[in-house]
Amino acid sequence: MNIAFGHSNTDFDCLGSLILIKKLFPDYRLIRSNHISPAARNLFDFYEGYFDFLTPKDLDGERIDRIIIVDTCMAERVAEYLTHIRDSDPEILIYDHHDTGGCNILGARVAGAPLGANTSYLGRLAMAKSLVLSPEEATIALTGIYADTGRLIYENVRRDDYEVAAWLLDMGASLKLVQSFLEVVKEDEQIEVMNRLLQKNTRSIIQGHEVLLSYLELEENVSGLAAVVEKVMDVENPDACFSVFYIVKNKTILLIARSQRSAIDLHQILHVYGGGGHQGAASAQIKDREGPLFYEEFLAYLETSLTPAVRAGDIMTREVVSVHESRSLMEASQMMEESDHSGMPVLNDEGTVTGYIGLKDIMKGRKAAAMKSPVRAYMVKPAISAVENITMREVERLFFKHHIGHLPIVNEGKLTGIVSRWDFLQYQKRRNYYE
Ligand SMILES: [Mn+2]
Repeated sequence: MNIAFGHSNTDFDCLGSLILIKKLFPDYRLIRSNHISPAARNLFDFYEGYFDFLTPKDLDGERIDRIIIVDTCMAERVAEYLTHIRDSDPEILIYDHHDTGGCNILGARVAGAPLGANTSYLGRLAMAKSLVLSPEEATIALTGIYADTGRLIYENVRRDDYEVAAWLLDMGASLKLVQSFLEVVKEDEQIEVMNRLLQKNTRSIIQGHEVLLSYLELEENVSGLAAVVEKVMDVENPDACFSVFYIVKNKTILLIARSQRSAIDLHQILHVYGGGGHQGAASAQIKDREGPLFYEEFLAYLETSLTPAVRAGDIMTREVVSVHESRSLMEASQMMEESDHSGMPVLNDEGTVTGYIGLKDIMKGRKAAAMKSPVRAYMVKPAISAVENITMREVERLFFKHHIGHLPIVNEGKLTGIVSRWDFLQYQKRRNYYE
């Protein structure tokens, strides 16, 4: 018998991959995990019939010739199946879009590419074979791609993800259904918790990061709390979010965290509580602790464990061309041309920034035939400037609030650098999205 399966805690991308395996390799039986991720549960229940799954137990006593594994190359994530495969020496083929360098499934052949979703890689194979999918199969696959790529916007997204998504639409995938499967906050209990979180959240600045903190007591565990925290994260858009739930019924603390800054490594931070996950998403379960006391202790721990945020001084351009306020517009215009800048901070005798002069201001002077006037007369004032240790959040706010493209940076009143929109966008590009 030939079989195929994905990792435990089956997610949308696993299901999307498996539905395509069924089309690409019709002589393989799909095996379902005993653990379906809560988020993917709805889609799984809805379409279970399309997969025609066997369970790991069904493998007892079977001779397995070939195995296909999707969306993981780590043995510990497929242990629940492997323990049922005995007396066989199957050929193993893995399709995985993760970094497969650390693959620890011995003797396996590994295929795949670093696409946003594993489903996209198999979709490519299906496209090459001109396979035809039913609308249901296309919907399952498209949900997999949307889930793993944050609806095609995460950093991991490649052209192939778009092309396969387009092909799936051609095959009749329903975006309405995809959306409803991805909408994981829909149970009344979840919505109630979400409202309470939105009310009780406090926003703090820790080491320069904007962090959302909350402590909530729940009578009993609510399924899908992680999805609720993610939704709150979406609404509030902090750098990171830490939600501490105290479950009264079994006296357990559930700590759920999300981060969208690479400087905040949640896996590392929650490690001391025996939790873990990824850099951007992690959780921990803590037993036998008083809720409020734990929360207090956790806040103190956060203060010491967060790495300082990037600040204006870290990314600013240090070589700034500036102009004295008594220079003429003509001179300023020449300086801009020579230095290839579209604007400059203006300084007084003390070296203090008193304004900003841009090409637009010089144009005004030119129209008024006043090119001999001092810069002082045409500059934009008061000067918007900031100190080196303001965070990137604050830099962004100043850009938006004052509609400026350059932010002069001063230290003890003296100009030390400038952050342009370009510097800011470069910084934004380097930022990590979470998976
Ligand atoms: Mn995946």
